[in-house]
Amino acid sequence: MKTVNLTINGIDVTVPSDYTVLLAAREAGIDIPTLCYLKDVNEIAACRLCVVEADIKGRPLRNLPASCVLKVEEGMNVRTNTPRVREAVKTNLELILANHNRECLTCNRNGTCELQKLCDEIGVDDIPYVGERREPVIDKVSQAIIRDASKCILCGRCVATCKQVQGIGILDFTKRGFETEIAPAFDFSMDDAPCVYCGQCINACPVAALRERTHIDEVWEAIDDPEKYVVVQTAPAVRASLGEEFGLPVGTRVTGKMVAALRRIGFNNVFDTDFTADLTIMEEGTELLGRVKNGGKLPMITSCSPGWIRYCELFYPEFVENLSSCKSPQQMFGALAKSYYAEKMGINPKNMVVVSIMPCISKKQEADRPEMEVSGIRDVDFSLTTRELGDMIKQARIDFKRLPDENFDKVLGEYTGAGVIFGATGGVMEAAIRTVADILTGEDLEDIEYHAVRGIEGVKEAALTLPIEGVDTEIKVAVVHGTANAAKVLEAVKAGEKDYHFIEIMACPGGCVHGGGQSHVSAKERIDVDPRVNRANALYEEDVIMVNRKSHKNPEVIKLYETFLKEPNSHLSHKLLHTHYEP
Ligand code: HC0
Ligand code: SF4
Repeated sequence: MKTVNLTINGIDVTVPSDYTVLLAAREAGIDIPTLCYLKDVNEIAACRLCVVEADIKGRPLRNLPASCVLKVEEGMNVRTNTPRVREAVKTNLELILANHNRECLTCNRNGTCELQKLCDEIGVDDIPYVGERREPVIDKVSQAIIRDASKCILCGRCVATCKQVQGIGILDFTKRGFETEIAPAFDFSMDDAPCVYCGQCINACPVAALRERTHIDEVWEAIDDPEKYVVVQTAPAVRASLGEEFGLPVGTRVTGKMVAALRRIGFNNVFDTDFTADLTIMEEGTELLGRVKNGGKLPMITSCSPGWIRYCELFYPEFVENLSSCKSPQQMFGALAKSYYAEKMGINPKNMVVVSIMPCISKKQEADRPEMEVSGIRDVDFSLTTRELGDMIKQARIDFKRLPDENFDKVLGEYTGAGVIFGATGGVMEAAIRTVADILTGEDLEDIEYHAVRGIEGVKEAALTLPIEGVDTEIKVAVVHGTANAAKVLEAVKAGEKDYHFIEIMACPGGCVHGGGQSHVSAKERIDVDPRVNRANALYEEDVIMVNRKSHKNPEVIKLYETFLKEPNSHLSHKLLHTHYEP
């Protein structure tokens, strides 16, 4: 690769010729402040905090160029720490603050706000500009997402994320001048926009202009109510991010400490969504084989990511019939806890409260869908994000890092490695193949890692030859993450260019590990660290150490079928664990 040589603050640097000065400085260990910059997503020089002084072979560049869009050149000499640069950065920050709703002490992002951190680092100790300030304009129609324009700094990170990464484009700059706002068009609420609640814009937001609707108070109330039996389930991906709430590196696996914390918070049982992830494989795998054998609708598409379900319903209703009829593991868990487990324990399901901890904000809306209940009893009562669990642990004054590792409770806390990897893109597919391949070959296959479906490539494909009713049949699968990639694959299927049997689609880039409810990772940290990779690695590490790594080997799932459901896709399974979506 072609490289160029330049100096930054007197340090000689050699970097690839397509680098920006911002990235080159980073390689030289020099931190340039940014707010609107989000690597590979938003590089628009809007906030003007990354300005530098520069000359090329003695010829000065005019004004103060923004380093996030300034390409490196041979012989360039850059200075990031001059009086002129420091003055400009401070003034630009003060101007942003002048129009910002500065309720830091009570703000949801207090402590993780990138604006607050920069003000501290740059030494902003006064706001000399007084003028009109935007009043709180809060859109809280949605059960999942809240937008507060008075906190918005117009950096455009959410706009670029929704449009380019997700290919949706709900958010954009509206109105003009002082009135400029980032919002859905026509003053629509997020619900009417129509947003799919992937929450990727929340992860992109440096401040608290976008955040999840919180349900923490309702959960405390249930825990404190002696009449209620409150059980909690944790999604696979939460264990790979929760530690970040307590300063641990991105992707530190904290399964045992998470369980210990939930027990100390006061949940009656600490269970794992991985149990019903395993169960999903049994139900969905059986459904797939049925469709292949009986000429059912193909490709079958996974139905566990509610952001994807909403995207499908809104933008590709012609594929609704392709969705697996399985409820997501979150919902299956609720339905089973309030039937199978409640019956086992002699608990009145009406007194049971099911709380989920999810890496997702769309799960809030999924739990709220009218059809997600059995005989008038809601499957899941409250769905919290990883961040909300972090807040609850702090509120309970639990010293997370010093907790011992504890195990999930028996029965609904039993899981396999296949259940764990659900949280990474490709995980549902790999788990399904592990089970379907064993069932069709009648063997206990040893080679169970399917690397073709792992990793962060947007669309992954694989083909396997398996015996179906005695005939070797090629099964073609695809794994897709991020709704922009989903659109590409669905268009190819519609055009007849692709003929898959089974597709895994997750709304979030990277799958649940990078869900909209995971711990915030700042834009600065994202230059060096890809949370999708680190957190997925944490899940694959857990898979490897599990005694059972195939869903059909989960002893409690086996027992559940023997004593309760009878067999996959049975009448009772359909009543509790399946649903249907209307095009
Ligand atoms: Fe996921 Fe799930 S794997 S959607 O990505 O299938 O949110 O982690 O909990 O339900 O299990 C999210 C993660 C889940 C569900 C599971 C699936
Ligand atoms: Fe766009 Fe997703 Fe944010 Fe909705 S939640 S505005 S779809 S990025």
